[in-house]
Amino acid sequence: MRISGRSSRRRMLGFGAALGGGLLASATESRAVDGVPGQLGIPLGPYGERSPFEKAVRWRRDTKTPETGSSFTPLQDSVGAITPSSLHYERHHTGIPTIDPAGHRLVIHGMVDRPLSLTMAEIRRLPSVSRTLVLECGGNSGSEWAVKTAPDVQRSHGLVSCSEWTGVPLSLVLKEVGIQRGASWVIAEGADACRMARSIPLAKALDNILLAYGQNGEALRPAQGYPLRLIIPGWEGNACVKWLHRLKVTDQPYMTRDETSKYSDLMPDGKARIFTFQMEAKSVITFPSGGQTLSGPGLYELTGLAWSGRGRIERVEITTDGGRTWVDAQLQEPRLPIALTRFRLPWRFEGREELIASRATDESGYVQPSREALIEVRGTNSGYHYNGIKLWRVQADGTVTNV
Ligand SMILES: Nc1nc2c(c(=O)[nH]1)N[C@H]1C(S)=C(S)[C@@H](COP(=O)(O)O)O[C@H]1N2
Ligand SMILES: [Mo]
Repeated sequence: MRISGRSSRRRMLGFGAALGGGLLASATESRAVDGVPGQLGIPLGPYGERSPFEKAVRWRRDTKTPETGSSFTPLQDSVGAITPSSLHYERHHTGIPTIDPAGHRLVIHGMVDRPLSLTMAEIRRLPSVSRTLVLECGGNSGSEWAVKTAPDVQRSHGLVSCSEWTGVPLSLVLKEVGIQRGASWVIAEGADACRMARSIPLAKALDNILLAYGQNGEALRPAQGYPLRLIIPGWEGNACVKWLHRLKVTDQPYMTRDETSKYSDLMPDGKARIFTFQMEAKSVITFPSGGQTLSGPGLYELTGLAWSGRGRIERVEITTDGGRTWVDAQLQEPRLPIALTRFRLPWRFEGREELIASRATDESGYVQPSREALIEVRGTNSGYHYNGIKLWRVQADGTVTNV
């Protein structure tokens, strides 16, 4: 970050006053730090663990069957834009299968000239690419449609995470098998007990989908689809079939459970939209956010995350007066397309009630709508694909609540 000498001095003064209690009072105190003898540490380990002082965990709602449900990323504890694999949100319909990659096969059949059965070793021999991409459940922040019951950003917006994914372009494999004339869809099926399946238009399958085996520099986590899953840039999480074992090329969609009775949007006129694949621009303030308490008036860094299924985040604006005025936040570079983008803004809390929110604009020019504008078009019949502006109320005493 480049700031002029003048403004950097002013910023430092601001922080110094705000954090005054923590400043060293005298030279004697600073010598005391050096006086503490060092302790012999614990031995080296084969696989990393976080500090025992770090407590961030995924949250999950109790369900009748523990194998079914969602767990939410603790966005309020996240820094930067990458989600550690251990805190990536999870969504499973019939639990996490335990799959030995040695016995796993990806079968590609249907309207193809040369059907294939590929081992994981064969897939990993093919040319690969790595891309940092956001993954968001189509049901993320669904609670915002109606009565706002989620007390914090983890529960309201935590079905979104961002990883570096590594895999083989699906287009490469599809060209290899020879797509037959008349084919227009690919049906992807997982090896979990429910054999979760989704229909994907062939044009997208030939565009930029990944057969992903890697996540953040190592193999996928079992919860994320080990040993192989689809990663579809910009599309709802549900279409990114995990534990992928079959691709069938067809001339029609299969109207599976998860693309008809689920993940489709019932509109106010009683008709349902299906195949809402692309996730629109969205943002949320993660600090200060619901459930947090500010220690008092003074200078803070307001921060949050923005993303869009259409590409790069171009702009994030912040309001602290319920939407009357907006100022631009700083965006962390590089702004990768279809990835979480961290935004930040120095902010002074005066000890008065404030309504704060962020508004994202992506490179296509799409602007994140208000909740009211969204409901005007979509009504409230659907629990999916909510991307409205998210307000938090900072109360005079520093406590933050959902609005
Ligand atoms: N085979 C299979 N694939 C699946 C699912 C599943 O239950 N089974 N859940 C889907 C849903 S609804 C979402 S949002 C994403 C979640 O991916 P994650 O658990 O890696 O976050 O995977 C999708 N792929
Ligand atoms: Mo999902």
